[in-house]
Amino acid sequence: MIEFFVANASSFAPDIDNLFEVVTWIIAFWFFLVFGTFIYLILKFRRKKGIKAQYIAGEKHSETKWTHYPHYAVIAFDVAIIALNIFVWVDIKQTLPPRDNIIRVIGQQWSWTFVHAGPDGELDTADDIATANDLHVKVNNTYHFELQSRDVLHNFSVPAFRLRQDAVPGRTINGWFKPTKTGTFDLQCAEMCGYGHGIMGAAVTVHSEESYKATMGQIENGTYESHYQKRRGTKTEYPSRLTHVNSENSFSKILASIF
Ligand SMILES: [Cu+2]
Repeated sequence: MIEFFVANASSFAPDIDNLFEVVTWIIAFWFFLVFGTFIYLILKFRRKKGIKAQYIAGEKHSETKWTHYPHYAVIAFDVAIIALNIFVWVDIKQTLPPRDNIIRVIGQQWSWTFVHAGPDGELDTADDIATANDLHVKVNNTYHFELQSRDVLHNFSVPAFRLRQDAVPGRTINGWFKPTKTGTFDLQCAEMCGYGHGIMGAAVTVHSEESYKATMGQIENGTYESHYQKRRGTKTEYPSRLTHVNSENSFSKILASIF
């Protein structure tokens, strides 16, 4: 149901969607039951000639049970939802499956830096490749990410992966995801981080092995045309190896020119 609106492109996306659907159906059940009963009672006990309205204090057990029993049912459903949530939470947030690859994600007002590990699969080595606002990953690889912030709270949010994690200045937060579908997906900062927050987006491209190699080659030799920039209709000058966000491309520069 949800993939009709947003692609589900990670290994845990279906689990998150199931939770949404379970909650939606439970709410739908109660919504129709409560409003159905409400409308039925309004019609059944509407004003009629010769019948006086009764005054009900709602203190007798025979009266209070109509609020107490539904409360118990709601609590039972709550417990069921929390139990289901715990399983998914433990899978996604509490466990770190073995990695095939690793990236570093750095948020700052108002752009994203991505450090790709390069062929050796390790960060902080000479073959690292950094980009601004363009993340490249390989399909069916389990990625670990190291999430950092240079200034304020940001949030690394990729709706297609059903992934969302706050970035906290001074901390490195580790997490994982495994893309399962190729394509280019949106990434959006999801934590209010200043006046450029709304346009602090990026593109995540999930590649096949060959396409990943080709793209990384293009980035290194400076011929890569960024998915992110393409979307905005501007051509990028991509330096081959960035260690920090290119100030020419950064949002702070763009914003400074606007305001
Ligand atoms: Cu933000």
